[in-house]
Amino acid sequence: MARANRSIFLLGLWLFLMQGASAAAPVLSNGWARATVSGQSAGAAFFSVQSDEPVRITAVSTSVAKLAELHQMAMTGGVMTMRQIDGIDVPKSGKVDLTPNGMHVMLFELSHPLIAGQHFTLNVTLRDASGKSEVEPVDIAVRALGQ
Ligand SMILES: [Cu+2]
Repeated sequence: MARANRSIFLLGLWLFLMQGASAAAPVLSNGWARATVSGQSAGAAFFSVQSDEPVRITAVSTSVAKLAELHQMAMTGGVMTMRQIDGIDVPKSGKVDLTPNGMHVMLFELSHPLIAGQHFTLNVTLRDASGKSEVEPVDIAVRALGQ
């Protein structure tokens, strides 16, 4: 009986540890934005997401802009255009990079110009497969134009 209890305890411990391992939060990294010039009210920000489990970026927000949207660059009739998208999917054990030529965060009505060397926080809402949403902050470093 004692032996059986011990086995159940070890099984429970193993399940607990496995659960802890699979519940690792998505990792947000490489956050950056282009510096803006005086009079420019919109900007763009980029970052990378790595996740063990499938997640979807459903929203972004920041205190430096009144409005932040998820955008996608696309070639339309030989012209580079962009459109707003509902979300960005990160597949299981996948990594997604937001880049100037692909998916990005568009910032509208900046509260102040983005100056090289400054940092701000972008809040990223991530929804997991069960439908649970969580907001993760990512540090955005402002880079000089042309970098
Ligand atoms: Cu855009």
